Amino acid sequence: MDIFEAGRARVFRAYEEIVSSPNRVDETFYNGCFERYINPVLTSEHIPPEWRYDLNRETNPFFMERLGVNAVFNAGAIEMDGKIKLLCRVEGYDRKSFFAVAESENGIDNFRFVDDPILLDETAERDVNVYDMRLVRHEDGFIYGLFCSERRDPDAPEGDTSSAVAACGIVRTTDLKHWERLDDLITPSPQQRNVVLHPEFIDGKYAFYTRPQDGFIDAGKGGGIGWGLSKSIEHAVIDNEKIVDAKVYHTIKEVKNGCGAPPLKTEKGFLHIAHGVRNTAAGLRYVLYLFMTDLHDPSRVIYAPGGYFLAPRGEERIGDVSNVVFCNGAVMRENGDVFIYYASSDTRMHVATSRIEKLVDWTINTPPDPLFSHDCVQTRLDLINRNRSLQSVRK
Ligand code: M1P
Repeated sequence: MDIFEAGRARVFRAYEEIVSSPNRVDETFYNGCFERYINPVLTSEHIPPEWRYDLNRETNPFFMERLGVNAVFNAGAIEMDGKIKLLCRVEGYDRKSFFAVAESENGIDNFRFVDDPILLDETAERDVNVYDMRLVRHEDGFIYGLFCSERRDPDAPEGDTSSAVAACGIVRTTDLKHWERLDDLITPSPQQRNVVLHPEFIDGKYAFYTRPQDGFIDAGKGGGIGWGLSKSIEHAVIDNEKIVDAKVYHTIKEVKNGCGAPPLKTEKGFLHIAHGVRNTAAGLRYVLYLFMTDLHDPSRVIYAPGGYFLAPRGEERIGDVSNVVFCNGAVMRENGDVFIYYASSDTRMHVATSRIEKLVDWTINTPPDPLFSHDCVQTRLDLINRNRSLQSVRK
């Protein structure tokens, strides 16, 4: 076999192996609420070879990778035609991200990218980078994709080639194949990331969970999860933005937070999977937490369990941006099964599975964060004492 054939065989063999390998529950983890899995559901190795390699012997005699992919992460999620589809953030070696759809029958393994990478239309102000799309099936009949559009900060000094402005880009589709680009969302905040569209009209308007910030990375005097309404979705403008879930000193969301997956509607309220960020000597740590908002007023938080729901574990801790888990997509099937898709360390995608009644139980019955060490100990002592009395009854 010559060099070209040998390389080609090796690459396609590795690809087929990874996309057909089964996944299974990680039995070393138990918390009664959700299951974790042994393997990630998507990695850069799941990218089809024809997206990375020139398959022409004449122009690529050494069968070299021409356009590498660095990471697959932060995917929006939706169920369609009985399959689970992930709208992934795919990051090339050139650092630019783009969107592409991968699908699986069971939602836990055998995800394959389908169709081609999505070539988004641009607005008058070109996007330098796009990422983290949240897919929402809205009651108006469209599926919306809200994502971050990043551009260089026009006010940055000449030598500052890092400062950026984040805005919320909006597209819509009915089939995940044809996409209509709408205007970027306009809000009072100079920076918007992690914006989620509420699936229902509120007072006949489109409702958004926002995340206002002063800086690209720093929340400044902003931060927290916001809420605002817009009459139009084609030219969405929020005039009044109020904070509904603030960042709080010495908690898992002391630095910033943001909505993740679009809310799941339950009998008790809208269930949210969000991320919270705290500071450590080793840098920022991103974890997932849950909260629930009122069915009639989704801007009102009615349950806020303390602490995190899911944090990076084992190898999940390591990657391009270590100590990060991030979720912007979850699927609730009609039978109550829930698939939570989360990325670890800005590198790969995982799934955690649960049942909606378990997530609701967790959200309602996990004690809220009392914010003071003394009170946290008291909460734990109360639990221990209740358990102790149970044991004495049994004896
Ligand atoms: O690197 C961790 C995450 O950082 C950002 O999240 P946030 O806006 O809350 O800081 C996002 O850029 C996200 O893509 C990334 O995973």
